[in-house]
Amino acid sequence: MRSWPAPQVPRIDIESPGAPEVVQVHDTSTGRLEPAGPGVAEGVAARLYVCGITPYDATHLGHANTYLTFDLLNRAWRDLGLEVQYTQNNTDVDDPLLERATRDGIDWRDLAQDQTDLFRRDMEALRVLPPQDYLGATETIDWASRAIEKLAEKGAAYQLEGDEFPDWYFDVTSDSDFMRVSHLDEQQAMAKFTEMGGDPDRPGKRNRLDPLVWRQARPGEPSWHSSLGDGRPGWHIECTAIALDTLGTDFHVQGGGSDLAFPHHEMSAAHAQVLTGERFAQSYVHSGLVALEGEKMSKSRGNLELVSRLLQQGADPMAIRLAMLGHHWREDWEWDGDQLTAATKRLGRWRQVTAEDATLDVRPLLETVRTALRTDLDAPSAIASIDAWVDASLAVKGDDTEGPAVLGQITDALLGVEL
Ligand code: 5CA
Ligand code: ZN
Repeated sequence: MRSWPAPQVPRIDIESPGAPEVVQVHDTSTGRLEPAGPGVAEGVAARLYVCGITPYDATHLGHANTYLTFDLLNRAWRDLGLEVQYTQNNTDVDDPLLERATRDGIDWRDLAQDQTDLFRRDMEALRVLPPQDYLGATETIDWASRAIEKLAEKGAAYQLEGDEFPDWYFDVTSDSDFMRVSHLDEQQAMAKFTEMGGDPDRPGKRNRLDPLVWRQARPGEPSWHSSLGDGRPGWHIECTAIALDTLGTDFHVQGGGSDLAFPHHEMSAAHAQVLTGERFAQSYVHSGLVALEGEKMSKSRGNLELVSRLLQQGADPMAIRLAMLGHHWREDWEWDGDQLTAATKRLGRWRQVTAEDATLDVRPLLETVRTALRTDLDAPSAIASIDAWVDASLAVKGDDTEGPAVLGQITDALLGVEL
């Protein structure tokens, strides 16, 4: 599957000796700020997996916010001098996608293709750096089925008996460290599992929390041939297989919105641990959820603001990006149009400086911005320092003639905002 064109990212040739030499990010599994990614001296790439969209409706600002979060991480790593190996999946066959296609009387493949194209265009407009591997579930079915066969050999996956549709499930008790990501108690886990489409009461399951790994074909549903029976993979094993086959075990960061911590990332990590005997990811990073009209923006509820709609209405994509970056990535927040107005104004002021002959010394600003981003990707604090420096540079005649150009490099390379 194609990803989207990569924007040119400037390299900033100025050192900041006072900035941290590693990016630290809040990790859900430890509840603390932790170093994320390798040290530069290790000479290895930072490996990142981010859960991609289910392409059945247009990209809304909530999705965009999640990919912006991991774009900040990607950019902070690159600015440190690290290479980044980034994989994202695309859940291009799944129940909600099939239901929507049936409702609208269109082929599910066309729906997935159209919405994926729209997503790519939105990401390109927002200057989100693309993953090197962008893989659809339908392109990696055999990776998932092989993983399930291996789980079955280990006794960790089993097929329902005496059911009209003998689906395959993963036995959560096969993983001795289950709950390493979200640490939920049984009651919380059960509530979340059910809310997210799980089936605790299905007869024949060994444990109520066991997730589906292979769904046998129902009449009229797309299916693929495998030794497990004709069918298609469950959601969690899809991500496990794509991550392991492209990044290997013990990769640096597994990311997504906070709605994915349980069961999705918990189950993916459990599958991988049992499959390989090794750790799936080193850090689990979850961005906050964006709401509209008091509720989490979601395709199923329909309370959406779309990147593509804002662009059509003439919004500057860099202002959309800046408006979102005004919220710390871990925060849950609510979108309203005033944020776009404020960001457009801010962008105008920043751009004004790039036309000046000289500014105040830009080096302390660069160090402050790098420090903010390397310390839990703190974009709001980076933006506040840029604001203060921009205001001062417009008010006082400085003598840093590199300043106007370097400001553009800082906002572009680190925040993805092209001036
Ligand atoms: N295909 C799966 C992941 S494998 C999926 O969750 N798809 S999705 O289209 O529902 O969501 C795509 C990404 O956007 C996920 O990382 C999800 O956590 C995130 N996301 C969904 N809704 C919101 C929201 N309202 N605010 C922030 N992030 C969101
Ligand atoms: Zn996923």
